[in-house]
Amino acid sequence: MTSPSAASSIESRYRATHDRLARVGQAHLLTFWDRLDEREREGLLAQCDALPLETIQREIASWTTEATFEKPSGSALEPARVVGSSPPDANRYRSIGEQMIRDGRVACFTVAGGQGTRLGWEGPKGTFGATPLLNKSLFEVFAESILAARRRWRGEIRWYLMTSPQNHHATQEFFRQHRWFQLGEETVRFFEQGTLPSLSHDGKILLSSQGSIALNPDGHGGAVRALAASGSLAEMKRLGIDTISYFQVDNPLVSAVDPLFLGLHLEHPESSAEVSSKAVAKRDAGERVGVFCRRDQRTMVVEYSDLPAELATAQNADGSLVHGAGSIAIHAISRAFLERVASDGSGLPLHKAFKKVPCVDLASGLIVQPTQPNAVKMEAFIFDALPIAERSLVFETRREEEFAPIKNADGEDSAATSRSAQSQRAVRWLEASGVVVQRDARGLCAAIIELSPLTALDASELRGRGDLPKSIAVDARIAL
Ligand code: UD2
Repeated sequence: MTSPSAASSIESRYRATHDRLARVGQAHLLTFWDRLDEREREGLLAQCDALPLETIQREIASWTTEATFEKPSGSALEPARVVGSSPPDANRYRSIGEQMIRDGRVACFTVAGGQGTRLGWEGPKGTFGATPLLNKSLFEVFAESILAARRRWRGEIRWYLMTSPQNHHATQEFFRQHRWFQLGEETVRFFEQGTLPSLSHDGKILLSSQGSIALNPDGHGGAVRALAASGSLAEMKRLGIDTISYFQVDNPLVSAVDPLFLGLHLEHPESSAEVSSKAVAKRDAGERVGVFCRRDQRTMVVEYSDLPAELATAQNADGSLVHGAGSIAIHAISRAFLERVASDGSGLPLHKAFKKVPCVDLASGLIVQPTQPNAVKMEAFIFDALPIAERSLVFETRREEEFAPIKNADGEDSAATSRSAQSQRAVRWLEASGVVVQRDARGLCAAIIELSPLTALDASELRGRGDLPKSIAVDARIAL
């Protein structure tokens, strides 16, 4: 039984919410109030309270014409300046980065809020088995990388992970089951990203049921707000962490903590030590990665879907792509810079995508399954922070060493291509260490090697080990 005072309190909250929504043309969200039970009413009020109505109104106000949804003009875009993979003074920059790690100034940060939809994986994407022989999860590979970096450079390295409402509990549970992969529970911190509602073409927020709003995660750019709101930035400040090593959940070749990149970020003349990025040469014009460009003296990433075709395919005299510096979504970001971006109320811009979103028909109260895109979904992208920085360094790295993402169930960027790239990198490092890896008559290596980051974080560390096999048979299956 609901007590009279509880009933009057929910009624007064209803009226206040209704007024607030009505002022911005969204009172239809309460259309089915009379049909909801008490729990559903509480849930709906909480969802309404959390809506960033000001941001949504600003967005809708910008949709004055259809042209708002056209791709950005490419006319003023130039290719970004890129620092090559073997920069002069590399050793000096590497030492600077190592010192940053030893001093406890560096934390890792993984955006893990996305759903593995393209991969067809039900659980959080980081729980997907990624390695060539032992099928270790993506999370385990990153954890081993962080643990190995702590041991090698003797520094405390915390790990922050951003989840979404859809996978927060499952992600935490996975880490609990695996005992936080020996990292220490207190050094791994999870927080949820925010959500944004889907809108109809005329700017009305959609309901996914009579008592709930159609919400989607607010994109990895939501990390800026979520890092601040969760207290993570404040915690970092307290602990003396000033640099964040940012990477996505899908790339097992990532160097989670890379001293050379950290040192370049901090001290290179091209960098203002605010946000730096790694690039690889695009595989071809159609590869689905953003590209680093310059406009108005500022470095930026233009997402592949926004890059006009004539720019995506434009070639230099030597046949290389003019806009060929592909973003692999690895960044070094200053904590103070994020604090500044987070405190500026306007936030990162929202990108819009037309999607099919099942929603409630307000007249009948029934859920409609659309056959055509009926909704605008909004997401923020972390790389939109680049042009806010005074100068932003782009550092080119080699794809075969650092980028083999798992995005698709098969074909390019699948588990199969990534496992093969992981094994081939291990073979290259072993050969560079003097190990004979036997090949078949065609010169091909059929051996499958899995190299844990705990064994070596790079070729030079592997070379220093005294316990490597002398040779590896042509059909070997070895986990080192
Ligand atoms: C991203 C980049 C692309 C390129 C490529 C490299 C974008 C928009 N595109 O493409 O330019 O750099 O990566 O691999 O970033 N995520 C969240 N919350 C969200 C949405 C995503 O945490 O609301 C995470 C997700 O878990 C993943 C990462 O962000 O770790 C990238 O997400 P994606 O799979 O949507 O991006 P993708 O691969 O299309």
